[in-house]
Amino acid sequence: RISASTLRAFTPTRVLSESTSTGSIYVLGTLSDSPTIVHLQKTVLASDQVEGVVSGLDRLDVFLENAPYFSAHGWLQTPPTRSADLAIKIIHPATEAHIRKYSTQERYVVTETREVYDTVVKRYIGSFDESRLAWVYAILEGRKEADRVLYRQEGEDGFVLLPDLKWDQTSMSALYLTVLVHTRRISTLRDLTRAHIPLLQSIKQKTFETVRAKYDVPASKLRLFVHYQPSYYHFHVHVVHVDHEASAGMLVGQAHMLEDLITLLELSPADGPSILAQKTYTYPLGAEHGLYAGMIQAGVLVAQPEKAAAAI
Ligand code: M7G
Repeated sequence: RISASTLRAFTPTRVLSESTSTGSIYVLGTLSDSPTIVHLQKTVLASDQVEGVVSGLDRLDVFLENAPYFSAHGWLQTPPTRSADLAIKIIHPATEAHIRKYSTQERYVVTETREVYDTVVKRYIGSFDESRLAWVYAILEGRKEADRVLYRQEGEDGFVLLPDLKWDQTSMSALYLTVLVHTRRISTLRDLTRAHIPLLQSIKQKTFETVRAKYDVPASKLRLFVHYQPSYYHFHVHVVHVDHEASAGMLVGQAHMLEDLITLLELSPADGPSILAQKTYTYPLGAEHGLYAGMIQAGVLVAQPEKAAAAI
């Protein structure tokens, strides 16, 4: 169990990446002798906290004054309410793959044809052992996060809907849920066939019904999409509020609307590989990604010379 006192023993070693727009930071360090990643982000103010925040101001440093425009940093006497000040995510122990995933890195746009998939990507997907998906199986089997599950349907064509790791369930406009399917036969959207249309329709319907009942958010406010490439090769659907600020995972190339996938399956031939299996995909890939070397080897990407250190 991780508690405040265990976390106090975390020794930071370096910053992996940071976002100035969200004010969040990924820090690598050690905890109980294991590499550990801690993600820190100040929580967003809820609208009912505004009054308490403003009246609780202790000090104000105005650093820009150009009337009628002013910018300042503020310090609070005491936190306005007992709601959390920080949203903290921890990966402990962190693997080399985790550290690479959250490190700032050069990104390139790659074009993956069916042939590149067959020669490079399939081998990469097959190289993972099952432990990487342990968190998925633990949720599906009800061993972890069971009290967070919002909808569950058992069976080979069933799935589980629950809040994503990324969402702390406070702000509705940041709503982020995940649907994990029970079947282990779909690694990516390339494996989807016409036979999966009922599964995808059912995911859509049940997600809409559940989110409406639980959060009072209508279907017209939800974006349902699938990543290619995903980080985890077990089919899952991202469910995100339309007002959620776009993050890297929502960018064009990486995110594929569930509705589009259904349409492309409907247009696919009755037998033989689906359009999704045959189609070329173009997406951003970081130099630290496990597929990067394979893409260079296959000639999809040209190796970039090491960048000279920037002159000061
Ligand atoms: P992805 O498209 O494979 O990778 O999505 P991404 O992380 O590059 O987006 C996996 C999704 O599962 C992400 O939205 C993660 O935030 C979420 N996720 C990852 N883990 C390890 C967990 C977890 O342990 N619990 C829950 N509820 N969600 C997770």
